[in-house]
Amino acid sequence: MATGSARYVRYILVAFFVLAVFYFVSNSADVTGTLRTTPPTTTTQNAAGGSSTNSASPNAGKITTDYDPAQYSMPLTHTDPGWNDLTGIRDGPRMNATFVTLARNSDVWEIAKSIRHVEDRFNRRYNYDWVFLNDQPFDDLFKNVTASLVSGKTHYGLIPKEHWSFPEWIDKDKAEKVRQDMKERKIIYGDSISYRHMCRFESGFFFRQELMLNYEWYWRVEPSVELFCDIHYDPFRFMHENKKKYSFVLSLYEYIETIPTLWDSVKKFIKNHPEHVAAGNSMGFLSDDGGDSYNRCHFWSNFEIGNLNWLRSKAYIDYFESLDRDGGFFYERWGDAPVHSIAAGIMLHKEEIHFFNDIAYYHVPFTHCPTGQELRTQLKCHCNPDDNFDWKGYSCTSKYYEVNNRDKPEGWEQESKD
Ligand SMILES: Nc1nc2c(ncn2[C@@H]2O[C@H](COP(=O)(O)OP(=O)(O)OP(=O)(O)O)[C@@H](O)[C@H]2O)c(=O)[nH]1
Ligand SMILES: [Mg+2]
Repeated sequence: MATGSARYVRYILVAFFVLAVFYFVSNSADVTGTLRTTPPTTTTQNAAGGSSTNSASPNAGKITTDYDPAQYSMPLTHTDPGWNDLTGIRDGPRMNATFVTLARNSDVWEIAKSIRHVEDRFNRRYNYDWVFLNDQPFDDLFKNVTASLVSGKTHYGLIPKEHWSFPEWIDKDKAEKVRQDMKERKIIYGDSISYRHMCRFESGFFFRQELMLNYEWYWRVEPSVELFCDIHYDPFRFMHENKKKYSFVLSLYEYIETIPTLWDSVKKFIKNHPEHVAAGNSMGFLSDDGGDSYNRCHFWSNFEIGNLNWLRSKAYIDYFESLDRDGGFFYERWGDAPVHSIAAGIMLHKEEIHFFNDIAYYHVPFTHCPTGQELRTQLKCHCNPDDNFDWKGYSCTSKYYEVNNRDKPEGWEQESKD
């Protein structure tokens, strides 16, 4: 009997030893950054005191740019391998990328809808992170709802006061008079202080927030936006492999009342910093007279996929600081859309700006529904092509095609009627 017990004790000890070895091997694999096989649990603490606990999915690809593209298919068209593989977690590399949303606590249910669209059409297979930024601390409801919907990790950041306030060189009385005047003239958001802080923040600071410094790529998402088609490949990876820096889905003309002196400010910057102007840029998209005046065309910045290192470059920072000194964020109502677009148009090579025809998108009141019935069917789109804004009179997307000497997608004429 005593010998029998000793044998059982030996079995138990051996079992413990095997389990311990297994545990050690699987955990050290995670630390060294090899492909994950078990879902890690992460907790994020930040300036806002926010924290979220979330599980990344098993076998999510590792973040790397050191991979052989031929080894992992990126199905750009329905004839490419892997096109129909829309289930499970997508194997292969991940870019160092995040979604980013600026929002108030009161935006929680509207951003919840946007997240649902992004997850259902794309991110459930890729599990990219999501950074939320706010000028006030995020509350528990906001954090809990968003963390439950995002398949990647969520992070919550509090914007420092100096990125969301009047800079010392701004004359507040003058700014107040401007707001009063714009209110009387019924200019949209003309009397709003917070809207101006928002536009200045998106123009010059979101990419420099502490949490954003961890990433190279961003995809901006606003409350209540919709995605109408499946996304069959990783747009971040597309941007990386095709050397793109900035992208858009909708473009239009800016209200001149909000930017009367923006172009003067841009011309001053160009004069002071000719070294930042790219050869082969998209000036033709911005100006119809070789740069003398602004034609008001801009990419709509509530959707953007872009490169954060470009925004953090000396060229972009010099540009933003020059504009910021001129005061138009407060003495007028400069939007981050024309500010980003002019920067991209002047300081990037035109090949670095990409139009995602296959990402179908809505932000009130405009829709981008991919041109071409065959493509819409392949992408399982649920948008009405009659709503597509691209070829209507108030869109600048035709101009983008002209500047890039590209033929417009087949079927555009049918969608051009206002
Ligand atoms: N934290 C915070 N976020 C804001 C504030 N104002 C706007 N935002 C966010 O900034 C982004 C742009 O604001 P919107 O109000 O959508 O501006 P818009 O897209 O020009 O106008 P809409 O037609 O109203 O959508 C959104 O993601 C908002 O949630 C603010 O005061 N605080
Ligand atoms: Mg919006």
